[in-house]
Amino acid sequence: MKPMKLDKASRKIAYLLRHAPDFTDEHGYVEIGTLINAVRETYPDFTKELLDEIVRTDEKGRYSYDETGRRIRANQGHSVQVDVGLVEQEPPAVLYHGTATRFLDSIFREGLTGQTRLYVHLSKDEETAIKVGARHGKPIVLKVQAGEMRKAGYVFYRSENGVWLTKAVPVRYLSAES
Ligand code: HQG
Repeated sequence: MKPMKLDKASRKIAYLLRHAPDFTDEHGYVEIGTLINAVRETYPDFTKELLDEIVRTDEKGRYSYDETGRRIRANQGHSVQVDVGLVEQEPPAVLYHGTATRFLDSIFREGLTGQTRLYVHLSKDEETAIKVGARHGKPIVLKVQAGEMRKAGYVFYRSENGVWLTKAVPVRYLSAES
């Protein structure tokens, strides 16, 4: 499969594993054969080897096989209600969220919410946040006082692939980087 096509197949996988209603089980897993067949509906020459390649080379480590190797799931990013077994973690004092400037008014009114996803996605470095924000327009990085939030009882998780997650961030814990 050409790299372009593999990239498109990988987008379909991200969609199926994170957003397709009733595609995975309650823990976000699906049998590999089911996933491959679904991808083949659009890309008939898709194979298990290509799936292995996507999982192995994905730059964000988005996917994991289960311990038997028979099922696969996305580590984070879901909009469908799944429980991937996230374990509560002590966050660093500060985390970052990248967004687009056009969302700022709303964000400083309502705070950060997951929108279509189950959690707000945060990173420990600003570089990642800038990249995430640029997906939506002119990027801006927001500083999140995660340590303060934790002290106040808010819960943080870190996904298998290192993304920090929390349900919502109230305005008082947010500031815009200059
Ligand atoms: C914004 C990618 C208005 C929020 C990335 C964001 C990430 C608000 C957008 C992962 C708001 C949602 C997630 C409010 C939040 N008013 N806008 N109150 N609260 N927003 O794509 O964080 O490549 O669902 O700032 O790397 O951009 O898919 O979330 O701009 O880790 O693996 O609403 O997706 O990872 O956008 O990105 P998204 P995100 P993958």
